[in-house]
Amino acid sequence: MTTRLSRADTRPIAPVRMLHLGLGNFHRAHQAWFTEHAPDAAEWGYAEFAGRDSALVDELNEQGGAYTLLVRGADGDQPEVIGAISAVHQATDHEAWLNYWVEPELAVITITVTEAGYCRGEDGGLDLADPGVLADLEALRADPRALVGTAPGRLLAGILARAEAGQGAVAVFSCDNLPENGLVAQRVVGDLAAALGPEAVAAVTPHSWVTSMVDRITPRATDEELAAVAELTQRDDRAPVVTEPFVEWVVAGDFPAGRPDWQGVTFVDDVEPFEQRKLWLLNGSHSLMAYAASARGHEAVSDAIGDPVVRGWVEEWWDEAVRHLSLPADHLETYRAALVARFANPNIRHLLAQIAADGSQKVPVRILPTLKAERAAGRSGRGAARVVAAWIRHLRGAGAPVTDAAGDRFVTVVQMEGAEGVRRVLELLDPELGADDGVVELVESLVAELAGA
Ligand code: CS2
Repeated sequence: MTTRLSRADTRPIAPVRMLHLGLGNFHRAHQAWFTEHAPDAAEWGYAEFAGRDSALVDELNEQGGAYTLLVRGADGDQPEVIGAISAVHQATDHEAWLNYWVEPELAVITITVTEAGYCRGEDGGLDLADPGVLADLEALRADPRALVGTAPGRLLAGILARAEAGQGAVAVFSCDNLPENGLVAQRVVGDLAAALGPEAVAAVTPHSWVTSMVDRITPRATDEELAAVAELTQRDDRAPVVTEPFVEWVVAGDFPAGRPDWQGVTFVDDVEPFEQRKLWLLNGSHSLMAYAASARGHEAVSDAIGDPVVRGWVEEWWDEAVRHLSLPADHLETYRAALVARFANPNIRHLLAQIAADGSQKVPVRILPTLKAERAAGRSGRGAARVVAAWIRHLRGAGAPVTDAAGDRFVTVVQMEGAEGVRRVLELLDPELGADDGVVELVESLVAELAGA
């Protein structure tokens, strides 16, 4: 019998100076991995908080926060035990959350709560009609220390506790796949504070909101991979993470209370060119494959990219998207070639169904800027329109199953026959697109074309 992985298998626990909201695989392959490799890692421990209560918290606690990161390249596996996590908490351990926030040493709060976790409404600000948001607002009005459930609510509760304790500014650092993610976090927390009152607004003001582009393909581990970890490490790890060798982090913003000396991170004034490159080229083609390739019977990205028809669609999409990116052409060529190799990695089984989730949050940021820019330039935007068409087919039942926390309004209108259904979906996505007869016609014809593909 193999021994259970434990804290004894890694370095000593570092003092907590960072919090993470949204404990999951991606964070453990990315921000925790960067922290593990910082030369001053011994001074920078993470306290982790789950997005919602989960068995992962218990498993990690039983291992003292230690876990194996299995890096799977096309040519082999490299396991590494990560010790960046000093403490792990359930989402509802709100007392612990608030207690960390009042510590003078606290410096950085990273967030991975997915696109949907920011609870944004149509105007990009906080959706004050969201039942979770309303419940948090009520709770905070009654007692700033009351249990809250949404990410904006939890962040604001922490900030209020820190203000109450008279402690200084920290960096709140978004690591989700959203353009200007730091500003998005600032806006939703600011909107909640504004709804609460001027004192709350004043509590938010001193903090720094850091924006970042994050990248590392990190699918859910399969049972075979769990077994491979045990075989390679001779440890029984119930919470390993499987990821690819590639990793990238581009960051803009201030860290008023310091940060780990992360190596290999690109610090810039403006993340946008990198963010658009990654969101449009990587995530955009991911969404394209999740809808269009799953409808062709493919299960994983590596199968999809090997299908010449799908590859043609991906290239068509990239040809359109790169026209609107500001990075140099040779850089984008290299990036595209690297993406094909990353997608084709036979040792990474990234399920299309996992990527297909929450399309109502993903399609607008990944695809629509290119579609609109192509139309404005007098071109059809066919490659981008194909993704929208494939998503519409997905919502109507083709390919990967529909799981979308905010997708109800789309699922309702998409059932309308023919052009009307397409127009209504486009209107909900963006009124300008819904009013463009050429796009409605194009998307409708692509829906029909995909049905026969
Ligand atoms: C994917 C991303 O699930 C998805 O929507 O497109 O999780 C993607 O794998 C990461 O952003 C890669 O860095």
